[in-house]
Amino acid sequence: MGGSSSRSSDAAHEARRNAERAAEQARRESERARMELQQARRDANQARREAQEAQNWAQRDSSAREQAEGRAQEARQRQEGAERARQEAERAARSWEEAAANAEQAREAAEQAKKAAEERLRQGIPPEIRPTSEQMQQSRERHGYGTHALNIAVVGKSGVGKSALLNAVRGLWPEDPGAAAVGVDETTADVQGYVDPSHPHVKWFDVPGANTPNISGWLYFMNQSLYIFDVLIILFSDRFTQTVGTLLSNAHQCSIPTMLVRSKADQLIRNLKKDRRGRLTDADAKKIFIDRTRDMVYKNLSMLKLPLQPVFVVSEEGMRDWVTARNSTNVIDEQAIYQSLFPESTEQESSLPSEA
Ligand SMILES: Nc1nc2c(ncn2[C@@H]2O[C@H](COP(=O)(O)OP(=O)(O)OP(=O)(O)O)[C@@H](O)[C@H]2O)c(=O)[nH]1
Ligand SMILES: [Mg+2]
Repeated sequence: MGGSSSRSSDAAHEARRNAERAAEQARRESERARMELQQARRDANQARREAQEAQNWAQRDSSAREQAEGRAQEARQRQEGAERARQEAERAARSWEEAAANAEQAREAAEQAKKAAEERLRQGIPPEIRPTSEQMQQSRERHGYGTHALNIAVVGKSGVGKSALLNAVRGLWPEDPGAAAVGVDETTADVQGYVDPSHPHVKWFDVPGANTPNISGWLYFMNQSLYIFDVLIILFSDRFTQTVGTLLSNAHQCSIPTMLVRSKADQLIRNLKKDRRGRLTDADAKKIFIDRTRDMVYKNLSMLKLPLQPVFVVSEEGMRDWVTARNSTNVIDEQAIYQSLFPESTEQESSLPSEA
């Protein structure tokens, strides 16, 4: 009995140990399963995160690609625009080059013609002035040439006092109505005719000055159509320039009578006195100036082989004083000019009974 009880107790003991091992085993298995579950959850989370990340990247990639494509498109358009601009710039450069080459050719031709004309003038051969009758007619119409009038033009370098003298000879001050614009920066732009108020058969013409950037001296006669006028008053002031010689020579060739006039006498005489530190009397300065002017004109006309002719020394003030009041205080040759142009007025005046 005792033996069987101890066997059964062993068996129970064994069974319990087995049960405990099995429980332990089950517990470990369950623990492992739990850990595996956790791991699986972590893996799933990780996979989800990675998938999300991958999706984000995919989105970022596609918008980056779109942006890159947009930029590439813009870059292509800019490149095309730049190419078009380059082609246009090249075309413009080619046409500029052609224009510059043409201008250069024209300038060289003009320069050669000028040199030839200057050489002819130096040798005493006047340049060719041959306006056609059609040119003559057109220029007369353009400038308002008076068919039944004596048409007198005042010509010369810019600033010598043409407009001022033309006002004075009509008895006008520059600011009077109908006066020509006068001043250091009041260059006459177009030929302008004025009927003389005291001599309606006389028409004065104010002409733009020569030797400006627009009007070269040697082309002046043709460009300003000076061949249409009946008389040319050729004005110079400080110097007897080549323009004066060319004008005389051209007028001579076209058989147009000329009067050679030195303007601004008042200013030039004042300058002469200043140059001599005021040691000259007014009368001496005036005499020296007149003598020098005549001498200078004589030498230049002789050198250019032009016919000798007198020179009239005037100032605008002297001319206006004489015309408006027969006041001869400032007069040098103003009266002489006036008398040679209007002999009839002087005859009338001298035939009036004297006031005495
Ligand atoms: N002192 C003095 N100044 C003068 C005389 N004549 C003209 N001037 C001055 O010289 C400047 C030029 O005179 P303008 O009559 O305009 O000269 P212009 O020849 O007509 O000039 P352009 O129209 O450019 O050809 C003006 O400031 C005049 O006041 C003069 O006899 N004596
Ligand atoms: Mg003028």
